[in-house]
Amino acid sequence: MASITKTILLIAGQALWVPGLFAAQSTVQDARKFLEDAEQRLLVLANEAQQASWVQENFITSDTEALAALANQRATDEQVRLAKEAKRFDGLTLPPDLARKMRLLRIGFTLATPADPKESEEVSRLAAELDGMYGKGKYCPPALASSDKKCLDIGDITRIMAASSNPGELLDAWKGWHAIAPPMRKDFTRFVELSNKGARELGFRDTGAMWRSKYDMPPDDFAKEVDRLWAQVRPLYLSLHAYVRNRLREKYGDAVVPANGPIPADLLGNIWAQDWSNIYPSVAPPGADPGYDLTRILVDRKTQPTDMVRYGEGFFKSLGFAPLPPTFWERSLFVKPRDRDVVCHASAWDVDNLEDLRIKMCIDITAEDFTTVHHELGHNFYQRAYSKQPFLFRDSANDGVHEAIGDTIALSVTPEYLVKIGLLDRAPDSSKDIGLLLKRALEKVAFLPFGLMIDQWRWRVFSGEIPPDKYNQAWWDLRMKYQGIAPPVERSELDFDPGAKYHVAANVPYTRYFLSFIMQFQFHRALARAAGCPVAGSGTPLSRCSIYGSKEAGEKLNRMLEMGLSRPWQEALYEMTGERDLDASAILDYFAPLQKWLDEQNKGKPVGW
Ligand code: X8Z
Ligand code: ZN
Repeated sequence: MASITKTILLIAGQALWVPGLFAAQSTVQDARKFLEDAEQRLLVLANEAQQASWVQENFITSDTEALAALANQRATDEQVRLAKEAKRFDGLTLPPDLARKMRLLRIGFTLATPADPKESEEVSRLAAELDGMYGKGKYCPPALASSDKKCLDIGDITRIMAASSNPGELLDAWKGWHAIAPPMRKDFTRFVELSNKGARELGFRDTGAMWRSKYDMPPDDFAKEVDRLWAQVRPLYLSLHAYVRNRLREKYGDAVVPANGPIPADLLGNIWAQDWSNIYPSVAPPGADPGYDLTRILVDRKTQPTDMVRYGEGFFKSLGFAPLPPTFWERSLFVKPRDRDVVCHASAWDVDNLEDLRIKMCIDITAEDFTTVHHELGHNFYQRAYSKQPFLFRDSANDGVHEAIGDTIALSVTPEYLVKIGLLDRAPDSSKDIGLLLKRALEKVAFLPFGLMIDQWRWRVFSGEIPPDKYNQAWWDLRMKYQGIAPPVERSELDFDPGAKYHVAANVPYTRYFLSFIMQFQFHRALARAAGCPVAGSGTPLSRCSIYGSKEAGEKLNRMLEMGLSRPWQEALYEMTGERDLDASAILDYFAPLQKWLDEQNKGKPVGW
């Protein structure tokens, strides 16, 4: 503890506390001790909260919700207290690592609990309840009322959206899933109020401003940076959108898909229209289709969920990473349990902030989940790599980097890689590159405006620019503006469509994924270079490069992972890529041949909406 924590001045008989006036009396040694102490306490509380949340999301009941809410409240209350106490070191010149920790302690919140114990309890409870409501979400169609299986969960809905071409069936599933959300609206509205209150008590304008403060640059600059990146990739998205709209118009007719308007949100193969790769067969380029379907291959080989995870682990091992610990295999959840509600949305955990790595995922045997397994393991390998850092640095360089690691690896799941691991007999020749690229673009390029719009909505919700009575309208305005998609059926403020997306219900910031989808191509480009893949201009596109088996790429990657959050993210990026800025040129270069092809297909047809 510091020797003098506050200074009382007596002026005209009034007691005034002047913070920081004699801050020099708190020494660097005091600050170091304060941080050591803080890290110790926060580690214990974080682990308790993780254990409680793990149990809650694996066994959703009112009791586990209450226990998780309590454990999370304790951890957050303590961090809020420490963040406020840290102010007493303002004005003290600290060595860089201590100064960084002090800053991280003050900004490291997704949810800041208000000081009032009742309000803190309430907001923590609401957070756990909203998460549970999403996890329990089901659609029980009247048509199934008399059958054994009466209700559809998110897995069933996902499969219908992916496989069906029947507009009636798609619309029904879409409406059914979105009906889980209106009951969340009231809780969400109150959650926004209380969460803002906590953020303001810490000196932030609102929760959105608090989220934007974590990027080693002024929060307003970060918002501009995001706009800049979107402007860079928007033309590519427009080309893809126009091509897909036209093919869907051929398939479903003018009355369903207008020639120059938005695409109905239920026709894109995914309940949120965020990943369009499932409609690849409907839009495949005649003559350039690669002729294999990874989902088919995995199903035909009777691949089991554990095998899917083993493939993912195998990739990381090939780069030189140590195998996952035995506890990973004992404690993870790979299969949706039949007898209870769980949060199926895939996630990766490091329960003791050291080596207790796990994933929780209801794995389907599909190409999409093959990618998601790599995504989740990326989190786990990152967590293990930075576990040697002090507690406050045990996180990714920024949240987008955490999301980008596994996806970077999955970009190396090329036909040549599938041949190497024995899943495919022969890789298609280069005449099929357009088909392969189109499939990737449906996953990666289609996602970009979705990755952006969620927090454009939430930032405005937190700032009050979008009031509760405009929640749904504003949501669809942004869906229209960024994605060029429209609701397949009329919506109103009786709906609460944002709540049908996990990250809104569970209060997970989303701009991280937009950043990730830009950065993973920068990472892939850099690691491909390290792995000795043919360089730009060689005629072999980056989309055919797999870093599988490259120890050089693995070492480069690991150097960044081990840094954790100890340095500004720009330096971590530099460590691996030699670049200091977020740069969309990597994703644009990757898809350049496809964009050329799309623009040829779109000639004479409307682009935009
Ligand atoms: O939520 C995820 C991961 C867990 S961090 C499965 N993703 C986003 C989503 O599903 O909405 C990965 C891509 C985007
Ligand atoms: Zn993730």
